[in-house]
Amino acid sequence: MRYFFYILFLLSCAFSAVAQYAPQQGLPGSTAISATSSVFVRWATQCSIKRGYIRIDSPSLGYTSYGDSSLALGAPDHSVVSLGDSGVADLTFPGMIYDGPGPDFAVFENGFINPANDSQAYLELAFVEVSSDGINYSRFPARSLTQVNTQIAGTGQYMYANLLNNLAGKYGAGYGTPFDLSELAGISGLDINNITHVRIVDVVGSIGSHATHDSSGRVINDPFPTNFPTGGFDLDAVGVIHHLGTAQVSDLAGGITLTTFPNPVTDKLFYDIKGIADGSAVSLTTISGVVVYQCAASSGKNWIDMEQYPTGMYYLVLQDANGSKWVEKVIRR
Ligand SMILES: [Ca+2]
Ligand SMILES: [Ca+2]
Repeated sequence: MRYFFYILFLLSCAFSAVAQYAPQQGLPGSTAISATSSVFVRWATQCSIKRGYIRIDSPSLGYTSYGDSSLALGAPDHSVVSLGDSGVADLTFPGMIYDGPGPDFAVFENGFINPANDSQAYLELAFVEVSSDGINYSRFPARSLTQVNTQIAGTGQYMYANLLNNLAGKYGAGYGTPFDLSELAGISGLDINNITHVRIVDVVGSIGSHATHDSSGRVINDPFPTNFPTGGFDLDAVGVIHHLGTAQVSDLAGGITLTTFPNPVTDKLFYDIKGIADGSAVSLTTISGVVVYQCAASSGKNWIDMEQYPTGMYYLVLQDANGSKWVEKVIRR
């Protein structure tokens, strides 16, 4: 009996070492998002590329050359720009990305599924970082549980998406890998409700001296060397799910401004008050005057979770210490 428990213990260790993430597109539990999904409301409008080497251990071969930065703009179209080993793409959008419910944006590459096994695909991976000032970037905690004993060949070898997490390129062409900003909550200097830049950094993929590592320090094994002009991560597009557009600014009185966005709103209603005196209050009421939210009005950006309220029209009411009131209509849809 003792041996039975010993074997059981070994088995449980073996299984816990093979923790699984979401599987390849088309399989139950996959988090892949189709390029044609209506969740995407904006696409990248600017992209700058810093190419990586065709082969990082042979710099004399030069840099990748396939495609150009314009091919990362707009919706996915299977036209890509190849980043090369450790290459970088910096993308911006109209407006900002904010942390709404679930994934907030997705990255598209051009991997392809193994015709003989739909849980496998030829994949080239990249780290994803975000910034709210265009200077300081924070990386999503990437994980790779792919074996690290045998180098994945540059061509002809397939990988499992369910061993990868928070790595762009884990899904095949036409399907985005989603990223959820809430995973980066609490990082100093990063405002996850005001993301202005997304950075894609090619994973070299070598298990040798040029290895790159995941957030736990484990080597990330992906096709290497990819010594051709299309080497490294092939960026097709970046799609925004939770988009903050141009804010609506209202001049109230005496230098007080109230900015609300987005409006109409589905989840987070951001409001930004400037020039208000102490003792003021903000409330949200139904059109029949029932107060559903109230707090002290502080200068700066705040937000209300509108998901908890039924769809319809509301009033955002700002009241100062003297009883003066200003009202903005807000549509929850
Ligand atoms: Ca989110
Ligand atoms: Ca493209």
